[in-house]
Amino acid sequence: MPDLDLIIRNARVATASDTFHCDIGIRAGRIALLGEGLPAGLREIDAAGRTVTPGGVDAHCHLDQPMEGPAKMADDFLSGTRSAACGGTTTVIPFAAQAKGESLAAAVQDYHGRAEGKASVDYAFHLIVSDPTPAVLTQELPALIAQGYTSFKVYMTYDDLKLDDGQMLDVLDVARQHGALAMIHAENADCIEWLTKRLEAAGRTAPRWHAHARPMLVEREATHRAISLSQLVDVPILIVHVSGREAIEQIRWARSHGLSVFAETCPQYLFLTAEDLGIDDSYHGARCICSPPPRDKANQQVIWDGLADGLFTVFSSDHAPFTYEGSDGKKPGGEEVAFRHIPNGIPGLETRLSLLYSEGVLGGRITLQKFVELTSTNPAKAYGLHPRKGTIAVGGDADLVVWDERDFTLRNGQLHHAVDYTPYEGMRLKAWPALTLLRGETVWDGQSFTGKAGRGKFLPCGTPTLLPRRS
Ligand code: DUC
Ligand code: ZN
Ligand code: ZN
Repeated sequence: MPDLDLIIRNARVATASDTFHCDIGIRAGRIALLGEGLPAGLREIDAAGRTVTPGGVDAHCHLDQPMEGPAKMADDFLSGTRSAACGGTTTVIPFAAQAKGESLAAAVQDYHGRAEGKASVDYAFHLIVSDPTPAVLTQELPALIAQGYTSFKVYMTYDDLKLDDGQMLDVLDVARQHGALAMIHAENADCIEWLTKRLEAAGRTAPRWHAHARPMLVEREATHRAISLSQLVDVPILIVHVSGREAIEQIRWARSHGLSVFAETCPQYLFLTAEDLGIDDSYHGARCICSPPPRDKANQQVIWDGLADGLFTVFSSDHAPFTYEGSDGKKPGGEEVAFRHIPNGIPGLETRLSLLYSEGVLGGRITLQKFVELTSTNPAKAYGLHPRKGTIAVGGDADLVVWDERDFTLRNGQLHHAVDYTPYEGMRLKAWPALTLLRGETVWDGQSFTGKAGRGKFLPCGTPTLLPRRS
């Protein structure tokens, strides 16, 4: 048997089901052996006293996604995947977005061009379906699902992306027929527009009013409608970026009626509140504008409860990076604009794992197993990448994070994204990756990014494996 390329000795290995002590033997980028006292490898790393988890799978992030000008995402695949690696994430699943009037296949081709030669961690694509023409429904979407794009997002809000209920039913039906997973952005577009106009008429256009234009009610209504549409079609769905109690109540209702409704939440709903958008008319709060908006402390607790008790399947960043100072970011054209015109989204790819590990695991709110399940194993299963990704098992890719448990104060200067702020500036955190391995290669050594642009591979996705196969 050829030598092992690398051995991680004395690791405290955590998977979604167990924690155990062993050596991890790596050959040709994959985990070849798990055991005690493995024979010497060509290279060895001592992980004594350290926890080792699977590399993170961030199943909801936006990188270099084309926008209507002047807004432009700050991170492309170069800076975005570098940032991912330094935060312990080894697989990202951003979105190939169809513009209305555009072919879906053209969007995918364009997006491959954006990733190739730049990605330093592995990547797959979700689709965004914004124009479900007959050709998209009957030809393009089924063909793309067969080629490994097995999940797509649909929006119930945003003028350039939203689908009406009939269109939602049509795309859900394609998901059912072809075994894809539909991800739903659930907010009621007409209510948001009505509220926005009233706020504008009253001169309430500062960033903080964004949260008033998108209250929990609009998310709750759309969540319930999405559940009803999926029930009509009889297909599982995943509700993305769930922000608080009322949406969770709808999902619990669906589950109690036997419906396969999965849910995702994100760091902003645990660590930010609407007050971060401003308590007066200052523009600083533009940094934290995202949709749905962060809620309040009580809703944060409900999200923690949902993470601990299994309501949530996936914990993603929804990284949507815009600079604060740049003229293509939160100040379009260099101006402080009304909240309606501020690009939605905050950075979070690099901080996702550390935030949840620090406050969730080390804060005593969730188990280490739950952490692995939410940040790695379940996203890999939901999007058909497991067991190659998302676990520590013989035969799987050697994507690993060795954790350094120490207190520090988070500063944007230590992050590797191309955004000029982090919403979590000054937070006291308790852990950060000491080492990130992508298929056995060090991409973050605890001090520096050591990955290489172009080393990240495109991953065609298989059928989601969260549910038993339908016959
Ligand atoms: N909301 C989204 O739906 N996508 C990107 C960022 C955001 O805030
Ligand atoms: Zn969304
Ligand atoms: Zn998003």
